[in-house]
Amino acid sequence: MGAEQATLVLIKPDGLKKSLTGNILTRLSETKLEIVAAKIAKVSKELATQHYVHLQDKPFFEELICYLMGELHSRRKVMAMVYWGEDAINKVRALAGATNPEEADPVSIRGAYGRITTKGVYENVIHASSNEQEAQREIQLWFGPDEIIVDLYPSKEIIAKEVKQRVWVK
Ligand code: IDP
Ligand code: MG
Repeated sequence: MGAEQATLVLIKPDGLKKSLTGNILTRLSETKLEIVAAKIAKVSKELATQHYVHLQDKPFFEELICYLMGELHSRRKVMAMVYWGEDAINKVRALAGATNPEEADPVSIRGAYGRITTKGVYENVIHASSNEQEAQREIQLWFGPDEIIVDLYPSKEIIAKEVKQRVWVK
């Protein structure tokens, strides 16, 4: 029995554009893991760059950032989720399949729905954290503590003065 873990899952812009959200969530529900955070997020260049910071020296980096920002799919958004439970990281990675969608098991999410563009971008529909350190870094990048319904990592309360925020007009 593995320990309980959290993992970040992103449905990338190609997944949203191809109306695959339902299919992907159904596949992920096979894991019996719990969703403890979820949102649709706009992806700024800063966020995309931070997310893939470890790949910044790769020749495909600029294209990859454009892809995650939704510039290839006229949708500047992704669906971000935190899945939580026993052995979550490996369970989600196994369902996601290999990075290269042409090499991924055809019944995996990437194997079934991914493609390589003529420019060589791996449009592989889903992101999943690959180890606990990466999961913590990524979850803390995409979510604040109040957006997650379990306490995953140490947090603190602060009283922020003069923070600019948008509220509803009433
Ligand atoms: P992963 O998503 O399976 O963890 P990473 O090596 O972390 O794979 O790469 C992040 C993303 O960068 C991949 O999901 C894919 O979209 C893209 N990518 C990775 N390797 C290549 C490549 O060799 N060519 C084009 N795109 C790539
Ligand atoms: Mg990775």
